[in-house]
Amino acid sequence: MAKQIEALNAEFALPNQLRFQSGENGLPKVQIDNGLATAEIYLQGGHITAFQPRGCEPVLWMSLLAQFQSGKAIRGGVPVIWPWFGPHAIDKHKPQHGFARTTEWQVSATKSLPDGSTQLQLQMKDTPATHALWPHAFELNLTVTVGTELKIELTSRNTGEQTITVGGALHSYFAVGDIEKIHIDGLLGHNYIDQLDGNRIKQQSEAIHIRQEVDRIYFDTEDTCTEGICAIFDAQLLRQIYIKRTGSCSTVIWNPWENKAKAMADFPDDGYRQMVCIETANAVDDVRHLASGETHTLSQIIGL
Ligand code: TA6
Repeated sequence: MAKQIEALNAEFALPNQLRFQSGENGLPKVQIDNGLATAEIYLQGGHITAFQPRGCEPVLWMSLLAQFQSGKAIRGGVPVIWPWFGPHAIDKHKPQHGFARTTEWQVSATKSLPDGSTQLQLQMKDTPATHALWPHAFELNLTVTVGTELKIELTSRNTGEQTITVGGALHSYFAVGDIEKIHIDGLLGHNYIDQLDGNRIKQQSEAIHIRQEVDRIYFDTEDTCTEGICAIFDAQLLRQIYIKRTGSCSTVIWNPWENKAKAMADFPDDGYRQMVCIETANAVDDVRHLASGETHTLSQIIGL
């Protein structure tokens, strides 16, 4: 591992901005620290595990019981869900939320940008292991830009002959002061699938307050699906987190609440009080069909 870190730093380190280090359990990670913010990204899953604008509290929630093991999903931060969201539509033995979050990504580039922000580009291509789960040729690029905002762009490219269908999400875990002292704006009037109530379709008639387990997929109607913005208003931390999305017509809101939190080994029993997931997704009917050579970009911009 030390050799790998050394080689990565030799090729991609940016003085006083970006370094590769050995992270939890020796998993390789990228540490970014520029004049605007700090961030941490694991090559396993292309997984952002920390983002903190200078002078501010951490924006992302990480489970204190997160397991950092090769091939295992990391709990918290921004898991990259791809090429399907949720359970596999046909084969329930295939991993929930696809395989991108449990695969080691390759570094393709690092850049220091004129506005002082720092950019990391990671890539994943099809392998015999991915073909065993999903028999398609592809190239997946993740561009992470760290500045006063965190910009995440996930670009899928079909490098095969057949048309492919891709789904996924940037499954972001946001840190909140107290779950009962926040409300979420930006989805008023939108319909949603209530995954806890037989997938019934319901409509959001007021700002979202969370007082119990929530697992909802909000979807835009065609004409509203250009760009969207959600915001978390946090009365405890006296802050507002905004989440801008593009390339997405579906937004997932999730909080496991008490019982589900207790049932997850990598989730603290009371952890549900300090987090909420707002996920920029291509879920359910919002999947994208890419002909040979075609690309699709799903992006999320997070700021205070
Ligand atoms: O995005 C919401 C959701 O699909 C929930 O149903 C819940 O399962 C959550 O993701 C976490 O999934 P995971 O596979 O990371 O335990």
